[in-house]
Amino acid sequence: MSDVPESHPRYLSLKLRDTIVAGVESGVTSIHGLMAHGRGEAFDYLIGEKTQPFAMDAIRAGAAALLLAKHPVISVNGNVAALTPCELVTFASVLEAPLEVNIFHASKEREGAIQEHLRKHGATDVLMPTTDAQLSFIDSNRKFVHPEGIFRADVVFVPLEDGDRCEALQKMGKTVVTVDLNPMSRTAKCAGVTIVDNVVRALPLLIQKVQMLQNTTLNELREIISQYSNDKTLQAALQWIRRKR
Ligand code: PTJ
Repeated sequence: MSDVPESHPRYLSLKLRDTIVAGVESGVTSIHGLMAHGRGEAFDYLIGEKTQPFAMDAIRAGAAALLLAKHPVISVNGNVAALTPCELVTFASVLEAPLEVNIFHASKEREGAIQEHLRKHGATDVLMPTTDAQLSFIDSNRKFVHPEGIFRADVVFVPLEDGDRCEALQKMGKTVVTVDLNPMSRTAKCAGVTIVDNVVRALPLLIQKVQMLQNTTLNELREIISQYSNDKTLQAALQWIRRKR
């Protein structure tokens, strides 16, 4: 880790950079993950590096969708594993949903490193990609999934995606809840619920919201979803960015 003084005005952002770099060094995060992170930083700057109201609306709808799911699954890639390992493990336990490793840049070593990293942070069960079950409508490495995980899921939590799989999952009738700082990305536009926020801020809030809504009736949860519009959320995020300029 670089020696960033806490008094530095960009302290939090620089610490996050260190975390992603450490992820690459330990074999959890792809080298491409550094570029994805930089892209995220730029959008985070534009939204004010704070969770904004449009993200809170999406967090509520995402929590409702995941609570209503019969078989929710949490998909984990190299960036998210490096940035939020403890939160992923907590989320899996709160939601009683499996964590599943699913990466874009194919590497058996990195899949294993992500599984090990999650275990070190307390995960007991981490599903791995298989060749037994494959997603339709997709050619990348992300098509290889676990038969008891993403393959049979009705709602998939997919933070930081590169766009190809979100569309495939939707075509297969699954609901996608994503976290993506770029409201214009293919994933953001294609997901059922897009939380436009940094995953390091959004995930703890999503966990809290799931816990808050855990005793809510099914009808109330359905009502939350029926009142939610992902298009309006993305428009609100874009308006916010324009206003900040
Ligand atoms: O581990 P792998 O092989 O699955 O690779 C993971 C990455 C993220 C490298 C891969 O999926 C990828 O290349 O993604 P993209 O196409 O760069 O898209 C990542 C999206 O996440 C972009 O829209 C970024 O703005 C956004 N993003 C980056 N960092 C964050 C973020 N969104 C939320 N929180 C972040 N910290």
